[in-house]
Amino acid sequence: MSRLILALDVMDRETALDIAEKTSKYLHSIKVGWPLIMNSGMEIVKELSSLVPVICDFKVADIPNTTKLIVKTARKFGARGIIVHAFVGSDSLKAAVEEAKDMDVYVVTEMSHPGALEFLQAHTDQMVKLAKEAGAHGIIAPATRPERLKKIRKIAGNLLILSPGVGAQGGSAKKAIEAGADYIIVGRTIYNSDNPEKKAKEIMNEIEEAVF
Ligand code: NUP
Repeated sequence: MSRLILALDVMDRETALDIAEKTSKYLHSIKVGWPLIMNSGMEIVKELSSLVPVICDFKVADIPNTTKLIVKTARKFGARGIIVHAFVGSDSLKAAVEEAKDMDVYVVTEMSHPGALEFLQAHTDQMVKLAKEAGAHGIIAPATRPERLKKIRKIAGNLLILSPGVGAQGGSAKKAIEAGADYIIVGRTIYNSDNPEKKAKEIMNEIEEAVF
């Protein structure tokens, strides 16, 4: 099974479906976020789910009750997983996991962009532990910093690590997998490519070579 997750941050339904159809055979799942949802509505989650499982990257950061309402809505539209923030604390994380039921909850720990060094990184270890204690399925950790991924892998236990930051943000899929990531999230390098299908296949192969 593929370890590649496509971040489908395109701005309209037609482009999203076109790229999803061309690349789905090389994907573990598709991650949708606010750009696509705000432009095409939640129905796109249902439509994409008929091709490949969908993870809603809503980076939920709210009180437990509002978190539950958001998670419930994602589930209603057929999402396979949802991404939530850890910095809001254990009660909100537990609420997300409880409401997710058979859906997977992924918790943002250290983000991949430079700004993550300003606040988040100081609390990464704590947030990984919170994710474990809350019963999350996995965490998000940066492919842009493989040396950090190695450390995070050590404390993450059985949690899956989904790693963004490959390509456009400068990270390498191979290095991230070697440092302990289970899945690689790639957006612009695939959806902005002249041939998204070929690019997805290339990255999938690169990941496989790193794993075996
Ligand atoms: O730390 C994170 N970094 C990150 O890039 C957490 C994320 N969820 N993402 C998302 O991954 C980001 O919002 C985008 O959807 C995707 C990376 O896209 P790209 O840089 O490959 O285009």
